[in-house]
Amino acid sequence: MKPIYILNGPNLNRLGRREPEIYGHTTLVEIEAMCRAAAGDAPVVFRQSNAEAELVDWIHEAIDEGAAIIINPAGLSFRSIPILDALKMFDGPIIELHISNIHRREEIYQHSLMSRAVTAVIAGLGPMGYPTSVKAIRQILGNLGTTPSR
Ligand code: DHK
Repeated sequence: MKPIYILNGPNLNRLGRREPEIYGHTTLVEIEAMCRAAAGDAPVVFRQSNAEAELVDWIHEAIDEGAAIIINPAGLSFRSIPILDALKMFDGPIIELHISNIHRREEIYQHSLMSRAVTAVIAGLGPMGYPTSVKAIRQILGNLGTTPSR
């Protein structure tokens, strides 16, 4: 069973203490547990990095070994051509995820470069967006006939 890659960008390691009025009090460790619970028996690779190059390397790994990608590129959403170019190479479903509703925030957060390369975008559901994305990916993979056994 190929895993679902859940990749997180810069500063998300600080969730729970980072601007809780925007991102809430849930930590990334707690979010990972929510994702694994939602995935059931589907394997999950869950990682976070503050480094653009590392995220690109992980997308390359997903290209070779993954069934789907859920990515919160965080601040890199708005300027990272390397991440966009890597996502374009992935031939499975991709969900771009933002905890906050980036379209209701300051102008600098409103135009994600990634959206043109992904299957769907979820923004504004808070930490719940993560398990929601996992469940959606499982449904999409099921429809493609590639979901791990339920
Ligand atoms: C997370 C970040 O770190 C910000 O740079 C984005 C995104 C929003 C989120 O809502 O998860 O602008």
